Amino acid sequence: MSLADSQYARLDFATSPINRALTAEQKIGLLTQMMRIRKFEQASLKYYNAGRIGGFLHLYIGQESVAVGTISLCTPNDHTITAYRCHGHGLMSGMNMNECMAELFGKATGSAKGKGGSMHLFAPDKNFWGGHGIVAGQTPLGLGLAYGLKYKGIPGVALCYLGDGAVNQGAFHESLNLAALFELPVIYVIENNGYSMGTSQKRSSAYRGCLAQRAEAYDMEWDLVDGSDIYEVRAKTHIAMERARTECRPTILEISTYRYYGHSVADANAKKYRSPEEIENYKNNHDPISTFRTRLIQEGVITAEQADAINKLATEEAAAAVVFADQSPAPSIDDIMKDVYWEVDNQTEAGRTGRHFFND
Ligand SMILES: Cc1ncc(C[n+]2csc(CCOP(=O)(O)OP(=O)(O)O)c2C)c(N)n1
Ligand SMILES: [Mg+2]
Repeated sequence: MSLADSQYARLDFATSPINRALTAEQKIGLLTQMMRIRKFEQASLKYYNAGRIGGFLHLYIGQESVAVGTISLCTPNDHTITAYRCHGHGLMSGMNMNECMAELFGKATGSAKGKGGSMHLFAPDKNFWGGHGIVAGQTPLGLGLAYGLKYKGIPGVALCYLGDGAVNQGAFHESLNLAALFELPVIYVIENNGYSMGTSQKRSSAYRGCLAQRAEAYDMEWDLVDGSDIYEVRAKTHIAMERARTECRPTILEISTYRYYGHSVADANAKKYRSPEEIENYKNNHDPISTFRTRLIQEGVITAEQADAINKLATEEAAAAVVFADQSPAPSIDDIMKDVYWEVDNQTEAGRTGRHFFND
């Protein structure tokens, strides 16, 4: 936070061109999306603890402004891909709560027919390419999305999200090298929530200044963003997206943010590596939803009562998604081998003989 705070404390990003252009309705839309994500996450936490959701559950609570701020700038030519903390990106990309919650419940009506679970929300029809469990595994894939855009001459951008713990993976550095060398329209968004599992950023990464500054080694542009201010997230992401669109050049954005819960809900060490005071400080002083809610009330865009009504609607939408997921059928045993390989489902020779990748 320190660099971002000191550099930009006095700037008001509400006046940047991309935010100045926002209508009152669009601003309320941003608040609504953040509230929807939080309510979805709170409902999934409740039903995970009740034993209705299996596997891992990595909550996005505290980080909502990142997915909402960045994806709010996307056009139909732009694509997104992220790691396992993917519910916010999926919902903001246009997935509905029912298909997402059903996926968490492992039901046949889920977005991946109940076979992917929490870490693998996926909606290619909405340009959202997942949901990936291998730390930094999405970074070369994000590069591939950008390569595809450039190859086809489409003026789009690939937004590839990763955590502060993923920046030390080799695949990420190979991706950065190619992004700069081939001049690809990719933006790597580091969602720096301060921790990778129970390890703090300072204990896991060698860096000068900040993590994004490593971009300089690859002759890439970079910027630091205060994630508690959605206006700032949008303003700086917009600059990076324009650079990608018009100059076909990559960027690393490091967005400071925070997660209020453990690494996953089943994090046995959740209370051991940081103090309750640290968490309370973020909740009270940097929460992206309450910050923006207050801001919109000050701007006269919304009243407290209207904001509360939106929050209530989001709560109801999440509750309805739980009912939908709960009442949905489980996948059948017959479905277990389906959707694993396209070749098998389509009864190709490769699928029939089990030779998916090799000819002999
Ligand atoms: C290659 C690999 N190594 C280790 C893990 C286990 N693991 C899962 S999440 C995680 C921490 C990643 O932290 P960060 O990138 O900061 O993302 P965050 O969870 O904070 O969103 C680790 C080590 C993994 N999934 N993949
Ligand atoms: Mg992290």
